[in-house]
Amino acid sequence: SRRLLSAQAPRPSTVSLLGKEYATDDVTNITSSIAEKLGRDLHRKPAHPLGIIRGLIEAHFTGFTAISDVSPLVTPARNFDDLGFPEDHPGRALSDSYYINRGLMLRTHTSAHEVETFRAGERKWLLSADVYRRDEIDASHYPVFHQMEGARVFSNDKTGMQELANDTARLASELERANIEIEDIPHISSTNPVQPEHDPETSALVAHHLKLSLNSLILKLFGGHGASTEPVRVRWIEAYFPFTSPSYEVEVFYRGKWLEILGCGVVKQSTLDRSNVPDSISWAFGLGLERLAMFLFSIPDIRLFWSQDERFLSQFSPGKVTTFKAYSKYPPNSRDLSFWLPGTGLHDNDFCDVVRDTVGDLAETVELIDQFTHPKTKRTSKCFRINYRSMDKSLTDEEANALHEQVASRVQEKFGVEIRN
Ligand code: FA5
Ligand code: MG
Repeated sequence: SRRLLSAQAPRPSTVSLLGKEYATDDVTNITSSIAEKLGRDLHRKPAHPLGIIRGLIEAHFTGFTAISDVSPLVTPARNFDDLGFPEDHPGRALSDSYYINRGLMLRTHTSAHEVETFRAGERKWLLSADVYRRDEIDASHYPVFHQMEGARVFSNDKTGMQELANDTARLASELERANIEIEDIPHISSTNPVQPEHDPETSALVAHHLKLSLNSLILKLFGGHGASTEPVRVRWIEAYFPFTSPSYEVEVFYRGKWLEILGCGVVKQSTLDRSNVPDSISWAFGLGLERLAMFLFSIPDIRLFWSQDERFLSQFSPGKVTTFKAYSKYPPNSRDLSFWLPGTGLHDNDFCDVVRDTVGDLAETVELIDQFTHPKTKRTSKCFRINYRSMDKSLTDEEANALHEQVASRVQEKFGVEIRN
């Protein structure tokens, strides 16, 4: 196979991608390790966490056309120009995106397919795909990840508005009965404006339907897992995208953290015009499949999605959200920590968060192994067992001790607990 451009080697005149040759030029910056990812199609594997999440979302949005087989090679016009990105947008930079040549790049988001999908006449659709962004690599960043775009078009006439009203009522009554806590923001504001082409009332109705549609999805994905009786918490935030207005981002509170899962908004009328969709109004969203999967399956490292290790792959089955059990060939180091709770108490999750905050993924498990309340003083003591383990090296006793001491001093500092051992 052909070598791709690197700092040392002279540029080959072509690169081979998905079985085809493409001419290179002075902007070519795709590397072999990226080229190898094309065609892996993790989101199309039914027993892979990304495929499972895709399936669950597609099942939730009944009546939507599901598309998942579109090539990642797109023109910069599709990825940026069609969506109204300004000429000087940083996303266009060679430092941020992968280019095959001046006319061809790897899509940086699934929004790159909005115009062609609208133009094909689709009015309720989902499109899942691998997307590429030049980025550092760590537990939550990888230069390839997967998004799902969703959109729904309403005719801007009596029939379309009736359909909008009916579906809004259906979703609202479903959510009214559900255990969900939503921090909402106005549909439209001076900083998140209606488009000049839109009637403010219609735009607000479409935005409302968008919010209900996504809240309903989040309830489906995050509501049914574990023994938790806690309400699902969702937070809506104002956002900016060149191709929607008003625009929003959504965060979900899960296992002690706010997690940004998607961006969305009312589609710019210029996009629908370019797509030859007359007299209509639409919403669209783009969500991160890895973000969802990492939380729902407890997958601690974004790199694991690419694992070909049976110990990873064999843990998942189609249609099921299960908790990933970390494996490692390196031995665990467990340490116990006992302390008296402060008068105000301390939630186990708060403790776990401090552990994660202090030692990251090196803490494989945290388990409450003992608790009692002193009969006279009424003070409560808890003992947690923390399992320290690295995925890539053997931790020494000294290293485990040092980690454990850091955890002890952080909980002491942060919550005023009294350490007993
Ligand atoms: C977009 O990509 C927009 N195209 C989304 C959109 C679609 C807006 C339609 C309006 C209408 P953003 O860059 O924020 O936006 O990415 C969307 C989601 O992809 C994020 O919320 C996150 O869940 C996921 N994501 C973004 N960057 C990464 C990354 N480096 N690793 C994993 N997931 C990521
Ligand atoms: Mg974002």
